[in-house]
Amino acid sequence: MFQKVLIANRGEIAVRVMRACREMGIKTVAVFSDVDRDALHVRFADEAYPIGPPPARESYLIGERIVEVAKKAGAQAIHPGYGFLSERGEFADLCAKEGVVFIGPRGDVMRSMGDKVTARQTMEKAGVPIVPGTTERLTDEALTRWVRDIGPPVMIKAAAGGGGKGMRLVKDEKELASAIARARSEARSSFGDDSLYVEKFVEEPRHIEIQILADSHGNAVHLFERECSIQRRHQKVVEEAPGNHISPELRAKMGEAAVAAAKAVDYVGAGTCEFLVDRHGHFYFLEMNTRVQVEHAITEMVTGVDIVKTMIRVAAGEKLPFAQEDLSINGHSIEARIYAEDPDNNFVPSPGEIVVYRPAAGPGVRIDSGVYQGARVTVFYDPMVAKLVVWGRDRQEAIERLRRALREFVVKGIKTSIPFHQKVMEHPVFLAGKYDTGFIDQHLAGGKGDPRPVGEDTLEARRVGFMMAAIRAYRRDKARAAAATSVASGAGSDPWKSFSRRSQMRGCLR
Ligand code: MV4
Repeated sequence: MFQKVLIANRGEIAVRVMRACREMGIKTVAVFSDVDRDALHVRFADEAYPIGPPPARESYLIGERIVEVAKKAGAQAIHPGYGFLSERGEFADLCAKEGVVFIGPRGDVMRSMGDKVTARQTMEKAGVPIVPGTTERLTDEALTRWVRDIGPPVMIKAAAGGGGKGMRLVKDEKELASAIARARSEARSSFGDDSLYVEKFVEEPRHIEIQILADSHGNAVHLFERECSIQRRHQKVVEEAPGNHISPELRAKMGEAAVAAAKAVDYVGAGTCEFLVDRHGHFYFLEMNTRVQVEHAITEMVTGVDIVKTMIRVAAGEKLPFAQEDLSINGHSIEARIYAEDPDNNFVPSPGEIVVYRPAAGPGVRIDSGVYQGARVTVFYDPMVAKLVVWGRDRQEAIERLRRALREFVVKGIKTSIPFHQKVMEHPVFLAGKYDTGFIDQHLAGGKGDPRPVGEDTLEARRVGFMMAAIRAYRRDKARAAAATSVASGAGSDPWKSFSRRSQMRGCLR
């Protein structure tokens, strides 16, 4: 087993991985950007090293620098968490080349799933049902012909896309030419790859995903499903395990499909197969996420399996410690993602200092968070401040606990999505478990929740504007501080050196 692991991430997932390491007797190494010097994940780690300025591409996304820190610190492995470098095949390749274990699948496996056209071909061969459509990159002419033959509604999707980026719904043949042109130019500018494919549009789908775990000895199991249909602009808001109205037969079939998917690509580690499930209970493979996911905790709550520890074990070459028949679902779990956003004002980001932070606790409550009272939420990173995860003997008890925990949870200084979650937990459609991916738009947009609809582009421009202003302010402050220090000490600073003294305090949380 590894003696020391570097966590190439920040926030709650970095803390979550460090907890797993500590239970396993593994020393932890944090990396941090200049705005994260006092972040919780830095305090949690045994050692911590600075890696650059706050914009992720100047710190958390610089794979070479992170591998260099790992080698310098003597870490044998790197856990990437989610986001950042977690699904970049080139980073996994770099780790392999430098003799550091990447805790996750091989780079080529990630790339084969990252390209949706390749993934659809692989799944089709493995006998996993895919959404009806094409499994080739198509020219404009071929796309047009295909849509004419099959007929709308269809989804035009970017091969390099995923998570809702670079897709276009075509409801009428008249919209087709412009949809193709826009999808192509968006894909080119976002991914540098304008390959497109087309799928039949699945109406009123539910998003059901299967968690899998696989070792390097050819064993793979699934940990049943999560239902993630409550999303807003492709951002998950509430997830539950098990899913609603999933029969034991459907569960078994989807689980077998996900395991077949994992085996088809020689998968090692934790992964998730996303499926769309239609009104009739037909399921279709959408994409595979080759990382640990935000919502992994609800699966841990109902299966009793520690997914992060298992990832580390299989990365070290150990066999899975359980077989499929050892696994079962116990009770029900729900996650509410608490974001630093204002639900009464179009969910605009609400950065700032967390002046009061009093997380919920008590029976059946688990909170995974990367903040503490007095910490700052910046615009540089994901605005999620905490995952409120509950467990109950059944769905009803889980809902009652989540309602109770939402009332207990106090966050002051920033706006949060807590009031929005309270509305979800009272909504009759949610309570009946009869919702699909249209739930928020159909039932919780409008009224006070969405005073006047603002376009996606406007919101993105606003977010980028916030970020640019923050970068300018940060650079200005830094220039001033540098001028002051050079006057005071007359010396250049070595960040490695200046940090080593403080690192003796690491891991004690004081
Ligand atoms: C679809 C679809 C309907 N039909 N594909 C959105 C995210 C990306 N992973 C795929 N997505 C969708 N693909 C076909 N052929 C509907 C969606 C979709 C969606 C999927 C899962 C969860 C929420 C969603 C919200 C809107 C659209």
